[in-house]
Amino acid sequence: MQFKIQTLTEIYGQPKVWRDCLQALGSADLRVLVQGCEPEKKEWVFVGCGTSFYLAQAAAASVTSLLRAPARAMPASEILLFPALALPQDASRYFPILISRSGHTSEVLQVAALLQSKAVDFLAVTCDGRELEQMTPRVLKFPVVEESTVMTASFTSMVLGLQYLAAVLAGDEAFLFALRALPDHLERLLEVYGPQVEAFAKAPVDDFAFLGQGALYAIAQETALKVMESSSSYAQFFHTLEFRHGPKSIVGPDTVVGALLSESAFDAEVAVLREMKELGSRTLAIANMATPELRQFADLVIELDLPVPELARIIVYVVWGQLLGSYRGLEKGLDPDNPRNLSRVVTI
Ligand code: F1P
Repeated sequence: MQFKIQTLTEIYGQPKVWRDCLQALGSADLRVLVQGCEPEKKEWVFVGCGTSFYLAQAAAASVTSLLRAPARAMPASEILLFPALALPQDASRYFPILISRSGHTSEVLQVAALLQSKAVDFLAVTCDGRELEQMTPRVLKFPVVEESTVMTASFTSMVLGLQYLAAVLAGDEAFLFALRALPDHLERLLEVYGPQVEAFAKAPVDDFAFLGQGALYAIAQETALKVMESSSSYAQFFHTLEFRHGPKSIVGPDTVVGALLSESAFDAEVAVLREMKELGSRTLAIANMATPELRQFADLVIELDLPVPELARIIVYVVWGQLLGSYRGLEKGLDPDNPRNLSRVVTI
């Protein structure tokens, strides 16, 4: 599907991009990327900026789930500005993974140089490559050509790729099989829910809060960023049950509360969304299976119906926030391809 808006073309183009990435991953020797790094004995530390930091959060949750390995994520700036806080132990205790669509973001390159100066091996995860891919022999590069300033297919493809890597190292064939089924499912869902998100974005609301728990918290973060970047709206993100502990004070008829509902904590999360509906907010619910109760009160329900493990579904959850941001931007007369105050790469 070709749109006047490049960002929309790239969002709707994700099924094909995922297929291309899965093909590349299927023919790559991924084990060689971590050979000699003994990742099983170390803490995986995912590093990025902006969307790539939220990607790092999703990757850390995925590695912890799939490999039962200690993993965490942090913005590159924390390592540069507060090294003792960010990496307290001897650097050889960590397996760093540096994520950058462009491979050109200053903070990420500075962390790469810091690790080189300490002779610490690291993995680079990128789409464009540029300087970053020259700074380590361990490079996971994705066949994603993304012109838009905002990251969409690059975000989902790199999360998909890091989940794929973790599943290969875990020998989890069932999870790999599940990932390979996602492009067809997304194609089906975009046809059904793309127009519904476009209609939902027409409501004149400029105050958004996105909620998620577990691995979906990182997706709630990225969803909020997409709505901020593509529509210059005010958007926040919270752990779902944390929203009751104060932030719900912002809720009313001029807010949208979007819940990324998990399967394992569904009932507890739906109760929060219903409460926000009762406080007057418009509500968006994304769930794998919806209930009659949810359909009864939520303003828009996106039911994914994906026959795959919960963790494998997370990249499908983010697509609706990508669309909501672009359609809300268009509704406000903005150009999602040229987000206010933003450039495709941040260099300092
Ligand atoms: C990441 C990033 C994007 C943001 C904007 C500027 O860059 O911060 O998240 O949307 O495009 O760049 P990268 O290091 O992943 O290239």
